Amino acid sequence: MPYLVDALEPVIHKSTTEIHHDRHHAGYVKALNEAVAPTLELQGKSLEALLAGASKSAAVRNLGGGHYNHTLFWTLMVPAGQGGEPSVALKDKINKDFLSWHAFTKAFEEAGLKRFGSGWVWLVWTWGKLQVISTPNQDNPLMDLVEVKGTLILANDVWEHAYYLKHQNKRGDYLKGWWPVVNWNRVNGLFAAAAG
Ligand code: MN3
Repeated sequence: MPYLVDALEPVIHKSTTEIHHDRHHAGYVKALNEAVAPTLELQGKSLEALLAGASKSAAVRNLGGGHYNHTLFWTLMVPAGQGGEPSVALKDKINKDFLSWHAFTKAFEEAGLKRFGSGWVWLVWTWGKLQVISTPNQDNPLMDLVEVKGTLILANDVWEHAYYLKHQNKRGDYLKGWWPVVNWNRVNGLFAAAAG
């Protein structure tokens, strides 16, 4: 992780970040390596290339997705106050595609809240448009089996392990309270690269 485990306090508690990174994420990495090792056709491929064929392997889908999603997720957050602001270009595009910044954040929170069980909520760039979508489990929009594919711009983890110690069953409170730790400098860069 690009920061210490207590760096996202008080938005995300130290114990949550510690368990999330050192046990959940590390568990995906370990299990993915174990799954790939004996399988010749999976060896020597980038994670992106593996995910593009996720439909062919449950291990790649669940463990590879888990590793990829969390690796991205850590970079999308920073200590509150250090993430900068959304760029003018990103704001303009959000206003165009969602009608307002508030409508975007509301759509993002609602998509995360409505995800039944475990999963992720994403802001993706698809065919010249920004869209909010949600995927189950560790699926992501880079996978061949996902309905809406696209370039990842922003993500939040809505598995219970991401918020349960602080918020228990109130996932909506987690989603609403999460914005201060978003790393807009990183998000702006992902958006600029996608939009060309
Ligand atoms: Mn997680």
